[in-house]
Amino acid sequence: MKTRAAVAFEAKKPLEIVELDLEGPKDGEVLVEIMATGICHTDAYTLDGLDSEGLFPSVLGHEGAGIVREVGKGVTSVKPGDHVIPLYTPECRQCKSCLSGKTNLCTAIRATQGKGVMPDGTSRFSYKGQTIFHYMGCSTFSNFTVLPEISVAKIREDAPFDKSCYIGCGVTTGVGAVTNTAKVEAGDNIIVFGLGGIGLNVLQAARMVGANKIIGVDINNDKEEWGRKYGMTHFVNPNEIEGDIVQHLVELTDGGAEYTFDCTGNTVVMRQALEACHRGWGVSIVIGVAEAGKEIATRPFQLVTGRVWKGTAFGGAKGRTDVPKIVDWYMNGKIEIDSMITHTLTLEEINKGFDLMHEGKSIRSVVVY
Ligand code: NAD
Ligand code: AHE
Ligand code: ZN
Repeated sequence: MKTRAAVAFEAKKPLEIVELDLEGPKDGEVLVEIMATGICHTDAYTLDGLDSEGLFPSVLGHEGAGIVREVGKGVTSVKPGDHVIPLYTPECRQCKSCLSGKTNLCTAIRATQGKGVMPDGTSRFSYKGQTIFHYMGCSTFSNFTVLPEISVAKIREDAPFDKSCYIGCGVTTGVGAVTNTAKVEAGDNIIVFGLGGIGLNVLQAARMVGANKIIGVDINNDKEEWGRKYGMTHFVNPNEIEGDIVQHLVELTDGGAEYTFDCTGNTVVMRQALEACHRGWGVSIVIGVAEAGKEIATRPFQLVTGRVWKGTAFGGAKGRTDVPKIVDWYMNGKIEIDSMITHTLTLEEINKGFDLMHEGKSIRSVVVY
């Protein structure tokens, strides 16, 4: 079949809207009509050539929602007509990682996914006979896409696609970092570095669990008003304080925060986040994705004296199990999404979504097909 898609033909070039050829689902795969997709900073990072796994030409996008239109042989958990959210972190429930109960990082198809192909080693997308790679196992910047059955979460049918798509990455990542990875408790002080599409979701989850001081750090002053909407109690712009940012934050939290979250992808900020943790028990969670070649550093003494450095992918969520529950949280009003979607675009306008992100003018742009 044919599908309209925004293709990344080369790094650092705008996406091009073209009609691709798409092969149907093979055994264990499903064809999904994507109804809406968010644009996450990770898509921009890959398009900018900063991802060591980045492949071109490819169909980016990993924050979608849609409807199953066809299933391949052996598919039992979904059927045509089901509403689904594609998962860049699948949940096979059979691999060593899934069975361990210790992680959400299913390893069933990670190797092929990282090479931009389906589990059988081939791509379903092509353009004028040339292979086009999949991205993060999702490729939601295409109106139709093929996914492994283990990479879709079935969701309730009354959830609007143009909002629930955000649960495919940003919402689950930010909320899950608080509830699954950090397990923030009522009364804890937390600090969030980077108040974008992920950081604001960390804030709203911290408010939800009853955190005490909820401190937001951003170099863009426009983010203060945004942060306050989702429970931020204090705002700090590191460029506008006197002296050292870490010392400032440690004083503000009477010795450091229980939990800090990096939502910038900047390795200098990651160090500040670790060092702003409380001596003896503070935990810093790396959410931001750093560019290829970057490394983190701190004095080992920071760890010797009880600070803990952790990371999280997809907020530690097990997609097929947890995503439907997060959709319920949204539909029941426990978490907010609508007000974070600042721009709704057509596929033809998708590059504008990237521009708005780089200019700091959007929280989330969503493309509706
Ligand atoms: P975004 O562009 O919406 O927000 C980033 C925010 O960081 C902006 O408000 C920006 O002003 C701020 N910022 C930039 N440099 C800063 C600095 N030096 N100090 C303080 N603030 C600074 O991006 P997003 O969509 O929220 O994504 C944030 C990060 O999370 C990205 O690195 C993205 O790739 C990553 N991410 C990771 C996961 C995961 O599973 N671990 C999931 C989604 C996104
Ligand atoms: N491919 C990069 C790393 C990119 C990365 O860390 N991705 C996150 C999700 S970001 C979503 O916006 C993730 O899930 N990582 C775990 C995984 O298995 O990819 C690189 O450095 O190679
Ligand atoms: Zn993302």
